[in-house]
Amino acid sequence: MSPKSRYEYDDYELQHELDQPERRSRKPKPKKASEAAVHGIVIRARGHHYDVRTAAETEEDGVARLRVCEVRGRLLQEKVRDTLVAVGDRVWVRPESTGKGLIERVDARHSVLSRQHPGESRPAEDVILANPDQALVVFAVKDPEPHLRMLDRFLVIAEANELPVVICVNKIDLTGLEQAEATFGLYAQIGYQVIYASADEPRGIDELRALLTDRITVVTGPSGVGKSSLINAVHPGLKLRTGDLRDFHNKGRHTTRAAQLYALPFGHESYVADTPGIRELGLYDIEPENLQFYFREMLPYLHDCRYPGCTHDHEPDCAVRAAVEAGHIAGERYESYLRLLKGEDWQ
Ligand SMILES: Nc1nc2c(ncn2[C@@H]2O[C@H](COP(=O)(O)OP(=O)(O)OP(=O)(O)O)[C@@H](O)[C@H]2O)c(=O)[nH]1
Ligand SMILES: [Mg+2]
Ligand SMILES: [Zn+2]
Repeated sequence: MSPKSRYEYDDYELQHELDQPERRSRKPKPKKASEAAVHGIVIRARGHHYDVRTAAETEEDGVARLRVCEVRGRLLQEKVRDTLVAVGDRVWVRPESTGKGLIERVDARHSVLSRQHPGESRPAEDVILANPDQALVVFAVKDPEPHLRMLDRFLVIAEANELPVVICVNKIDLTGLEQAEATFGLYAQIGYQVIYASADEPRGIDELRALLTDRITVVTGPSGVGKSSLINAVHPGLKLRTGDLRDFHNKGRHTTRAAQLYALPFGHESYVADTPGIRELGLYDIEPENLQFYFREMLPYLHDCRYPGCTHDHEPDCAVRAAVEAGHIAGERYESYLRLLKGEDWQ
């Protein structure tokens, strides 16, 4: 419609109103509930469709439901950021015919787990998850053997995304607590919360449930460590797929593929994201000179190095290296730092 005909149309409406004074004086009809936007959270993205779990308080009938939504055209035109709608976004939805809806507005994000596309003039941001509150990094004490370099890498990614992180050591039924503590106790000393658990036994599940209450938690870790099994143990109704597809496809493929939020039936807005996201995140958007800040036990020493731009690798009078030699910083962690600094394990 051209601007002119639009003007004429509006004018016609106005004229029509003026011609019928009794219609103007009528009380405005109460807004139909279907016209009022309802609040919800995006739990899954599938192409241009988003599954939004709406809040019971905002739905007309007081029943929370899942709506398949598209993004309103006008919102698309107003696009102000790279990922307009992401899993985890809190949104306002205009309900449409049964089960559908139109996303009209996206609330500001308080945090994101994102990935930058490298090599572009203005780096584009891929939001993997909006509004995460914390990360739970799961490792198994055995089957698969834990690679602590990989754990360090996960911790660096969480620190760089400013996500509080908790470590869960699963499958302690296979080795006992002592061996698990011998391997992972170091992380508790550094200051990370470590939960020892077994989805099979079960053990540590209450502690996990408390941790997951009232928050959006990104659950991450290598394939086969029992992430889905632990979530199932916390909430047996969820029935996430478990098992090891690696034997089947022989590709090291993850059983859990797409990023998705799962609602937990306790607390207020408790969700887990059983997402491939964080493990797919490279370290390429972390500048090497910032890496030192993501090894939290190194922080107290950083200002005592002789050279301000010290990389804590080869420079003389390096306070970090001195701390390693004195046993204040674990040699394995320092080794991880050097490897990441030099681009090993770097994507
Ligand atoms: N012994 C023992 N086995 C476990 C435990 N938790 C999980 N498993 C087994 O470990 C295997 C992998 O478990 P999943 O829960 O599928 O692992 P996942 O981390 O979700 O794996 P991906 O989805 O591929 O990333 C399954 O065969 C589980 O039965 C545990 O506490 N003890
Ligand atoms: Mg899984
Ligand atoms: Zn130094």
